[in-house]
This record gives sequence, structure tokens and C-alpha cells, in this order.
Amino acid sequence: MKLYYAIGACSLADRIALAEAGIACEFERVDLHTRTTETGADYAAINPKGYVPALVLDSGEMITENIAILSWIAEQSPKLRPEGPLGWFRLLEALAYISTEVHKSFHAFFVPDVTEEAKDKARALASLRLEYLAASLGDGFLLGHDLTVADPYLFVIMTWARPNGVVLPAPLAAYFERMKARPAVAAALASEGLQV
Ligand SMILES: N[C@@H](CCC(=O)N[C@@H](CS)C(=O)NCC(=O)O)C(=O)O
Repeated sequence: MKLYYAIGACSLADRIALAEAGIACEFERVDLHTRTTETGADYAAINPKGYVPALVLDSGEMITENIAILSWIAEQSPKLRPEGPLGWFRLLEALAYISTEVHKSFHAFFVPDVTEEAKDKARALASLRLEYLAASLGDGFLLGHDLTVADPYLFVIMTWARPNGVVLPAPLAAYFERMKARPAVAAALASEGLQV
């Protein structure tokens, strides 16, 4: 199995989730500017979408999109999804919110030629989206007492907050530290040479 990733990108969520699940995986870095991989391969030929993440399974089949990859990991490792009759749907609900509302609210910080005014608007929207999560967060994880695959995704987006002037609400700042202290998270950060 191989995960195509870029340093510090949302693909880090999949790397962390794979580590939490104990799933062995190879990793191949993608340069998102040149769209080539560290082995010199043309990434667009591997994943026509051109962006990371992409997970190539041992069967050779490829899964793209964080929601799909993280759901696949949760299927392999049921401890990483919430229990109960609505557990699966609570997970999809959280992943969809993180992807389409939280992740997307950071878009302005990663594209060229964005005005400061537009970035200010993005900061306000990102704060609003994070406030919603902070309001229901206890002293555990996003969906309760146990970590699920939604947590690494939220964590990675929070690593983008401070460098872009988005202030984390207090409950999320504490949660960020709890996540950082997990061995799988620390190992994944170290693998990409990141200090957050
Ligand atoms: N819809 C995709 C979005 C993934 C995404 O935004 N990837 C970013 C890195 S976090 C990327 O590769 N951007 C480069 C590009 O779009 O060209 C998903 O949820 O997996």
C-alpha cells in the first residue's frame, strides 16, 4: 500500500490515521508545484486529480479524497470509528463537516493572488467553523471518549491555523496539545520533518 502525500498537507491526516490503525504503508512525496513525485514519476498520470492524498491499495486500486480514505481506514480498524447504530453516520457527518466546511475555509491561504481582505474573510469563516466544533468538544476527542479517523483530519487543519492568523478557541487549543502528544501523531509529524 502506498500513500501519495505532500509535506504538511491534508494527506498527513491519512498518515496519522494509518499509524493509529497500525496499517503498514509506504509513502511517496509529491511536489504539488511540479506535479512530480520524489521518484520522478508524473503524479498526474497516477492521480489525474493532481492533488493529494491518494492511497494505492495492495490490489493496485486507488482511493482518493480524504473522506473516502479515512472511511476506508476506519473500516479496516473499527476502533477508529464511533460505536452504535448511528456511529458510521456520525463519522461521515464529522468528516463531511471537516472537509467541506473547515478544510475549505482555509483555501484562501494556499492559493496565489488572494487579497488581504479575502484572507480576513477566510479567517472569520474558519473561526466560525472551528467555534462550532469547540462548543461541543469535551476533554476527549471529536466524537467522544475515543479517537476516530475524524480527529487526525481536524488536527492537520489546526496545524494551519496559527501560521495563517486563525486563533484556535481554548477547547481546541487544548485538544491540539492532546493530539500532538499521541505517539502516532508525533511520529507522523517527525516523518514529515514538521514542528507544529
Ligand atoms: N477534495 C480533496 C482535497 C484535497 C486537497 O485540498 N489537497 C491539497 C493539499 S491539502 C492539494 O493537494 N492541493 C494542491 C492542488 O490542489 O493543486 C480531499 O478532500 O481529499
